[in-house]
Amino acid sequence: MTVERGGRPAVSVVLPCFNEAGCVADCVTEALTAMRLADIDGEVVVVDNNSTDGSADLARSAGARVVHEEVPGYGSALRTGFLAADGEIIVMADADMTYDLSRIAELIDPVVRGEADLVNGLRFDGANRHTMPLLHRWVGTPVLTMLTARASGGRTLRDGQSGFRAFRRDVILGLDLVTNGMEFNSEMVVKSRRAGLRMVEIPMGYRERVGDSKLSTFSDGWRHLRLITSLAPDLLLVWPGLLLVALGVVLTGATLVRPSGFDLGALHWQPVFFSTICLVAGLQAVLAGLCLAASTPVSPKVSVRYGFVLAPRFQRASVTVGLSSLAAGLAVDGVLLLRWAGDDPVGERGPVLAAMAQSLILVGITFAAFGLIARLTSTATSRSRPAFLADGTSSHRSADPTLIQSVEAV
Ligand SMILES: Nc1nc2c(ncn2[C@@H]2O[C@H](COP(=O)(O)OP(=O)(O)OP(=O)(O)O)[C@@H](O)[C@H]2O)c(=O)[nH]1
Ligand SMILES: [Mg+2]
Repeated sequence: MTVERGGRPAVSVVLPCFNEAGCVADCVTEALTAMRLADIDGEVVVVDNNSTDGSADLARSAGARVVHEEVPGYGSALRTGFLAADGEIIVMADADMTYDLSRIAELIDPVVRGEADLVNGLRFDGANRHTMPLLHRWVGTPVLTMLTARASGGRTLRDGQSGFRAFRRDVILGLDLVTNGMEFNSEMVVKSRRAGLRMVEIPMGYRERVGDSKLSTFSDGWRHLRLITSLAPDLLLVWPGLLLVALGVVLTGATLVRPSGFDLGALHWQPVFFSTICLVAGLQAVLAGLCLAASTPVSPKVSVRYGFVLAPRFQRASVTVGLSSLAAGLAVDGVLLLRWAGDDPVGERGPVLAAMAQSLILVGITFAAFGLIARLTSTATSRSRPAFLADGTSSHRSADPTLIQSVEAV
């Protein structure tokens, strides 16, 4: 295959690199050799983040163009590499020998033919306990892949965490990618799907890494979850919260039907206490998710769907419902107190009713506080953001990268 573009390289292989002295030169050589053999007019761009082990010099000596990036992180390095790349087609990979760069021609083929906008190198045929920890293979990757698929509104890729991809430079720059860490891969998948890009996957294997991994299972996993929450707050907060509320209602009903509780083997369970936890925690998750969904910086569709949360009418209703629930809880408590004080036994339903009164009080406080705070903050925000309509029926509010960066700073 000949891929040429008058004077400038047609393909740029972008390799983020942080302290990969053990193999960065081999990766550069492998990529350059593969492109030479396939008659591809290509370059290798290594993006270095102040490596202290001489990686930059080694990459340069092997024939790469080295670009320095000040902001640490896999995502910021790749973004800088995409901007610096001269090629019309970009291949992204790691500088750690895990991806088989001798297969670059195969990876870019669907893009060259115009059959796909993004080609993802599937790693599973090469995944074993030497190349990929079991936790990443069977938990991290499938869960994150499933969440990114749901966050982007449909099926996306089987391996959403692969770092071996090919695409057209202008298409990917148009996605307005903003994250700095390893969650960059998820952001790329979600935004590609939402932009309607045609994505295909090709099995590309996965080799054992040379040198130390820069991936931290839990902190990077948490960054992915934070990103997905901000991209699709309804997915991780609103729906799970509603499920918890529903469970709380069912358990409250069960308690009323059977105030003496339930025997589970040797255990005696009184569900009323857990029902309060479910109701309050679920409600808080729903309300937090609604707020985030209404103002999510990266999903205009979601923010329009949940824009009603920002309407003064909804906020006033929330305060009214909250105060009513609080009053009802206090009334039940008052009646119980009078009956107990008047030596008028309330039977075994007494503690159950007291616990329900407590639920009503807590739910009431939560609703009222939410309505009040939402009212105060939206008044403040509407003064500083003219695009925000006072009735909450937001017009299109474009993505604000600074907001996502502030999410990252948490
Ligand atoms: N420039 C730059 N590169 C980074 C940074 N963090 C990671 N990288 C590079 O990004 C690539 C991916 O990092 P890896 O440590 O391989 O992470 P991973 O591929 O998810 O994990 P492994 O399967 O263990 O390889 C490697 O080439 C790293 O050198 C960074 O802060 N700056
Ligand atoms: Mg790697």
